[in-house]
Amino acid sequence: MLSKTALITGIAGQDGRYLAELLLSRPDEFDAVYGMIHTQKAEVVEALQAEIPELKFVDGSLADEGSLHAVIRKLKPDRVYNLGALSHVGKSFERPVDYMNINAGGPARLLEAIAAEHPSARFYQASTSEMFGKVQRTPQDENTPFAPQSPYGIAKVFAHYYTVMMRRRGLFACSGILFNHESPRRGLEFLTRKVTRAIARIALGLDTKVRLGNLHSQRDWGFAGDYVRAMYLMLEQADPDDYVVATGETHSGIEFVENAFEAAGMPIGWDIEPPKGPEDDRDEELRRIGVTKRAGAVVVRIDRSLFRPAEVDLLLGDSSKAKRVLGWKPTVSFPQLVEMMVKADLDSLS
Ligand code: F7E
Repeated sequence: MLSKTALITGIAGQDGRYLAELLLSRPDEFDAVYGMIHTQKAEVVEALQAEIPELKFVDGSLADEGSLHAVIRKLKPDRVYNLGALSHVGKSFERPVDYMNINAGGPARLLEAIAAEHPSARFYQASTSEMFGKVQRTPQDENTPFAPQSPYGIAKVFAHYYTVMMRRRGLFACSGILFNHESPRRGLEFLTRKVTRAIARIALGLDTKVRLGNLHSQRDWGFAGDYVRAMYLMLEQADPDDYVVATGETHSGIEFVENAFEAAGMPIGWDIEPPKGPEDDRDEELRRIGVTKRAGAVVVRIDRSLFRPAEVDLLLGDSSKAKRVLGWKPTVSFPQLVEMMVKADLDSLS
């Protein structure tokens, strides 16, 4: 088998790093794995180099068409994984046009560069369950209509259809519709990692509480290390296609928070604080507090400013197709994921 060159955008993120490690663990198949990055970000390159020494770097930006043509022309990669994106759904309401530029424009530029410079490259687009938005059917599979609820989701729908269109025009282009996937490498701005990090800080006496937004939405949370395996498998099939990747289990934010505190040995219960006076216009949900069962300390407060202008209430994925065609299945359960993340944050801070 000929050795392949892979290009990963979004290499500094959780998925980029897991995927790079997976590809590099198959040296008979991949002889070079490149992460695309602005080389002026020297500290990011340095940290990545220390973590994944075999990884190579190439300078480019999803916002810069010329750089993408140059990268594809130079590397002639066999596999291109587009994981680069602005990924915080909440922030997309504040910067909608930036999200369109990177999350919709980025993949369109990259696909056009591949079509022009090296059309035999196989392309993976990081699509997302956020595209289902105000869900039309539960569970969601590859045939569920999209109803995005945020600028992030709308931009990702554009990129998804661009990928499908380029496949119809002859490229080997796949879209992986991945549900939420987490790990100790998850960014601190996402709910799961914000919570596990805060719990470690509370346990070590570095903090007293964490402020959170809407904890009633439900997510199908899996382990990122499992999900990058699905990305790899998609590009190794005989034909390109789209796949939902999910665990098939859904949990609320409340459940995640409860399980995480429990995993740290600090079980909590919920209470509704009485209004602070006639001026206090908070409804019951905003007066919700998380209280430790043993010490009675308030460790969770609900913060109005963290609610989103529009929310995705329920995500639950049906990944039967990925199971059947790719032979993919998740290996980490919800309690195992929570425990892994809590333990990693406790270990890294103590
Ligand atoms: O929010 C609620 C928030 O930001 C999960 C991204 O990777 O997965 C991710 O998107 C839920 C939402 O993830 C806080 O309102 C409450 O209901 O962790 P998240 P997300 O929005 O589901 C999809 C698949 C992607 O593609 C995205 O790129 O938790 N929530 N309180 C909070 N969320 C955050 N971030 N911070 C809070 O304090």
